[in-house]
Amino acid sequence: MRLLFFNPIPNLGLSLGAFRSFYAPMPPLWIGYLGAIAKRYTNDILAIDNSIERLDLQSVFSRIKEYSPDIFCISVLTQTASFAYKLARAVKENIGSFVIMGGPHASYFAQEIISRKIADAVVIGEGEETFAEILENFDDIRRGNFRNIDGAVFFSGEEVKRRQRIRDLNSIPFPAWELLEKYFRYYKPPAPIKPGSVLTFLASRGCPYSCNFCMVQLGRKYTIRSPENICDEIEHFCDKYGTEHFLFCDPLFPPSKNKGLEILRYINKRGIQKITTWSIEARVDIIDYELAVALRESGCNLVALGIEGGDDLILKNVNKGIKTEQVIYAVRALKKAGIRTMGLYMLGTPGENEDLTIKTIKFARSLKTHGAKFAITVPYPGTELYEKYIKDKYSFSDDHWEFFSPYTDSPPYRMIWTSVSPKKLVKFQKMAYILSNISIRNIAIYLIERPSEVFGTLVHLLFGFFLKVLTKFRVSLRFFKHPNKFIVFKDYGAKNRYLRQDSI
Ligand code: B12
Ligand code: SF4
Repeated sequence: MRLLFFNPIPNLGLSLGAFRSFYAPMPPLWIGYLGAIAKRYTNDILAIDNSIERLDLQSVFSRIKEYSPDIFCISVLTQTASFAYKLARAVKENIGSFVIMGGPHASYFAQEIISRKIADAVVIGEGEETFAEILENFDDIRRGNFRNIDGAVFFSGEEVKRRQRIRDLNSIPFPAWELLEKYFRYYKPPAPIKPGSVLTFLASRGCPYSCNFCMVQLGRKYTIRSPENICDEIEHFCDKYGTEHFLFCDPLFPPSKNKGLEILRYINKRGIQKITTWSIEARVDIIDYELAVALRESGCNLVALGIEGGDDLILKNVNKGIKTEQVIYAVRALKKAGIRTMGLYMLGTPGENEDLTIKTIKFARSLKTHGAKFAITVPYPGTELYEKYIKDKYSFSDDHWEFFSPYTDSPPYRMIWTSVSPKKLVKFQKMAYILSNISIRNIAIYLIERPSEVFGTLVHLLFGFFLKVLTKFRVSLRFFKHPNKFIVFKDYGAKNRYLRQDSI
């Protein structure tokens, strides 16, 4: 049985523009986990990570054709749906592979994907057990003898029984990172983590909170690995690869102060802080000085905080369940304990007007974190925002999904939940990045630790500016008969505008 895993990425130009130099590709955990399951059934496995390869559709297709897998596995996020659908169809129809899809977007649209014959099977939610059952019964399934497999959709209109979440996370094998070794030198931790070899990590799954912009892909039920199992994996990969940083991708870790202290004391006792560093994304209401010190002493050197907004009304409207005073307290505690901080914010949240947007930017600036990211609110399928404002109101074509981006100024839907226009939000977003990230301390960190990325961004900005000036004088460019070279930026705008008119 020959199996291929393919990790797609969104259009980076659209997502990050001039800041794409700072894009930090990271080892995709889904390939690690499902690869470990697949290895029980076959050794003929190939993984292509397109966040590194950056191949276009035609080149990817040729690579896949060369390998001709029996099973083609692809993960689908909303922004990658258009690419993933086209590729899956081509592979299914022209190579004849059995196509399996999974991931957040595919889970939500499983029935539609199957009825449109884009894939042969869609795995909904947590993948390991369902995937194992498909591989176990693959010969039967291939012959068309489908059995009912909980958590997977095979037939159009079929009722799917959701699989119970995996109770014992310690029973899941460690990610099969050997499948992605060829990419290791390209993976890098995002700023402001010191560059070095990096692996992604998952200590827990699920999140019981109900923020209305968030879709918790693996479910609301919270499960967590034992501290022993967490340390075993870290030690294993430090031994094997000398990994310098583990990037925890948990939606909620630690789950509470007390549970956090218990785990951190164990990590510290095992001496993890002597062999590597790690970082987490946390809720502010869990952090206090005692926990911050315990984090620092067990090797954690960056905490990204889901702050979202700079006013209590915003936090209430997104159902975050925190207050700005808790944000201030958590940032202070972390900084005092010697941990770098990153603030994660949203602009254009429900009920937001320009005054509130400005308040968020001012608040972010006042916190003086080591980094700040600003996403324009996107109603991803599976979120409360999507159910309320998008579902049943729009009919999107596959290409529209690419524009479900936290960086676009013309999304294919109307952001009726906020009075700030998308174009204004993008301007605010740029301003927010500059105002909240630029300080003498941060510039020093970036210049010392990431000079090539700073240089790359400056070149992009200057080049972009240069192109803009040139496109303004298109008439004179035509005179020189080279206009096509200069329409790159215009192209995106035009496509986007078309999408809006088309869909409203
Ligand atoms: C780490 C992370 C990233 C990393 C790396 C992503 C990567 N390539 O792995 C970075 C920072 C690069 C990133 C970027 C983005 N991300 Co992100 N990211 C995450 C995060 C925090 C963890 C993902 C993860 O690894 N989880 C652990 C693994 C094991 O879970 P999993 O991927 O869901 O896979 C399991 C199942 O879904 C299933 N499965 C998944 N794929 C497949 C495929 C097959 C064939 C099968 C059988 C099963 C299967 O089995 C797996 C094991 O159980 C999630 C939030 C979260 N906590 O889940 C957001 C999340 C996935 N990201 C999100 C978004 C929006 C983005 C961006 C588009 C944002 C942007 N514009 O900049 C980009 C897109 C990048 C891309 N590659 O497409 C959204 C996706 C929403 C959506 N509907 O698409 C999420 C859910 C966050 C959120 N709550 O909104 N992200
Ligand atoms: S934003 Fe964070 S806390 Fe809120 S539901 Fe999502 S993962 Fe949970």
